[in-house]
Amino acid sequence: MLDAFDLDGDGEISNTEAARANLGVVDAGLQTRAKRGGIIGRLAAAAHRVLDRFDND
Ligand SMILES: [Ca+2]
Repeated sequence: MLDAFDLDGDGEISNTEAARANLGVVDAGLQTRAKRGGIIGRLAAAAHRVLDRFDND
């Protein structure tokens, strides 16, 4: 778990890495919801596209 969040491999989770990890967790949840379809799925898919704009590197 720690390795997955330590994006630059320095052995510590920086604030930026923690924030990106949290975004990733949220993003994964949104993708799961988007696959279920319906109105909730459409909202989740739209939210996912917004997140992708911020997480573009
Ligand atoms: Ca790090």
